[in-house]
Amino acid sequence: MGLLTGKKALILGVANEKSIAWAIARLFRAEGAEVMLTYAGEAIEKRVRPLAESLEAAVAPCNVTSDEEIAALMKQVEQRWGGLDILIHSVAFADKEELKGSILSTTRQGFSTALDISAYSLIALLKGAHPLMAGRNACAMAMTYYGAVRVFPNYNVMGVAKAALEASVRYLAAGLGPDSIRVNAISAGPIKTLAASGVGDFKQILNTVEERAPLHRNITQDEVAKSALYLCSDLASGVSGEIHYVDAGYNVTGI
Ligand code: NAD
Ligand code: 0WE
Repeated sequence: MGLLTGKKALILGVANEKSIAWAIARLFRAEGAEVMLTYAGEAIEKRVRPLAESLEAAVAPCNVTSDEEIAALMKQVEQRWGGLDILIHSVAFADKEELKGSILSTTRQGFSTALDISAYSLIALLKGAHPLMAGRNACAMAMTYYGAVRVFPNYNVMGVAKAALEASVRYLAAGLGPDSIRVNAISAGPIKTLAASGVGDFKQILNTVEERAPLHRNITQDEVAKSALYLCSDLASGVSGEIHYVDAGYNVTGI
């Protein structure tokens, strides 16, 4: 018996085989969950379809900026499964001009886009999923980064968005707890994924973690997935509103 046998898991944020969400999808499937993956746009759909097939997973479109697409997604989940046990939010976006230079160059539009896609979307998705998740010991989980709490060069408006996401996790945990829905986040160390590509000097960020983190190495997508498995399984039945660091201990260091 897997830790997630019979559980229905909706996973947003697979772009390719390097995505954190893909490591989560594979492990959850291996632990007995039924999986549905989503994609935003045709380019991603082409990559996600074959990955989904290999897990016998369903696929559905969902650009999280669209209330209509979120509503249509939840309708599909209801028709397929009649309820939902696990929702994984592994989505973030800021215009690339916002991820360089001064925080003062943040535009109103850039701020709005980053906060909409990377933070508000968790609330929007849970609003839609709430009737499907209520009363079944369900669990939602989001992905965040230490840039929510400390300043990292160039992370800029994404740090602001992750701070909003982490606060949303706490408010959602309090709001949905009475319906037996837990809400947590994993704060992952840096990993070379699509969302990290084009980030100037990412190699230097990885090197710094290797030098300074207690474990003196970087973490992998599979390590994030293992902690996600704990948080989404009955092992973490008493855990909600938590920001759980999977960062080789980097966040506890001073100098
Ligand atoms: P990734 O590029 O594989 O995943 C990001 C996903 O966001 C993609 O699948 C993309 O399609 C999706 N997305 C973007 N805009 C969207 C929209 N409008 N609607 C729906 N989906 C949209 O990269 P990743 O590193 O696996 O990122 C997943 C999560 O992990 C993100 O929240 C990211 O901030 C977080 N995170 C990443 C790192 C890292 O170093 N890679 C560290 C900590 C946290
Ligand atoms: O959350 C993230 C990725 C966020 C992200 C990255 C991009 C790059 C490409 C959001 N939107 C975009 N938009 C793009 O056009 N991480 C934690 C990885 C990351 O991104 C950084 C980092 C780290 C670490 C950006 C600047 C500095 C450090």
